[in-house]
Amino acid sequence: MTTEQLSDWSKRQPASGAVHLVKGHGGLPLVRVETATSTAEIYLQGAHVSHFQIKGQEPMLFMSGKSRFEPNIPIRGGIPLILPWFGPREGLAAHGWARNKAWDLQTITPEQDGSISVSFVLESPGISGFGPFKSEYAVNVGTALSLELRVTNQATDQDLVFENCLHTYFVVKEAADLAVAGLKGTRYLDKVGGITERTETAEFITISSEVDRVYYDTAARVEIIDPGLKRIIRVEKLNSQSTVVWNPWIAKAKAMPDFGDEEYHGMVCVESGNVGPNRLTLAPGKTETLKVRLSFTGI
Ligand code: TA6
Repeated sequence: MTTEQLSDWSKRQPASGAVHLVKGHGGLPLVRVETATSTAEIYLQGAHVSHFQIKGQEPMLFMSGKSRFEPNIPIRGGIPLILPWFGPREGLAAHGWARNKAWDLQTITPEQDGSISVSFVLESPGISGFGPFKSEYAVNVGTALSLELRVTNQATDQDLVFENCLHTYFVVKEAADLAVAGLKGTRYLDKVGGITERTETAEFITISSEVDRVYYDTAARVEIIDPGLKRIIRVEKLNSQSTVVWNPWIAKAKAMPDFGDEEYHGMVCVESGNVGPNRLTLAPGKTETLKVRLSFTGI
């Protein structure tokens, strides 16, 4: 959908809610979605969900006050869309190129339940060792935030071996007071001070230093229990075998220019995808869809 088509669409708003294409930080175009119960913002760059809030509540997604909003520069917060690789790669953009590229707005759909779905598309030619593939991303804004990342291998003669991850930054009152539940007994790669294989023994994972863990072979629902905001954030997922838990804590926070020195107190990343040992192999012409649903429950 072109921006002209969208501006035409925005003149025909759904009965409940509204969708507008506006200029966000740094003049980057974003789609603002308003429903009867919630609001969301999605930058066309990276199809990056930067904001989701249930009316009357604290926002769900953390956004650094020092994030850059410039073409081809990752936005620090919200839901970075990680594709086609996770982590650093010599001479290339960390976490792949999908989050830095301008996606095309594809559809806007008011749903029967009063939510609104917006979809985006990115065509990737064969570059950086990957064959051609098409990515489609659907964001449903309602009383929860539902995300679907669909990747289709457009090559005719080669598998697509890739990683996908929704690298979600959540708002918490105080990271030192939160607990992350759902990963007890799960194997993980501890990335702090090298890479060490471990098994999670805690029913409730707590944070008192840098945490950077890739939990693998897990389809489990994860909950972030936040006593400070008196809420539980629920992360449900489908077609995802990896969950990453990250808080930079003091030293790493200071080392990131696009992240405030004290901002580690107010955030935690719980990321859903298929990374490391769970990377995916997609045969020619086949499609893989990662689904994540983010919601609140009371304490
Ligand atoms: O998901 C955790 C992680 O891989 C950390 O190691 C840290 O690098 C974080 O992602 C942020 O990566 P970025 O490239 O957005 O700075």
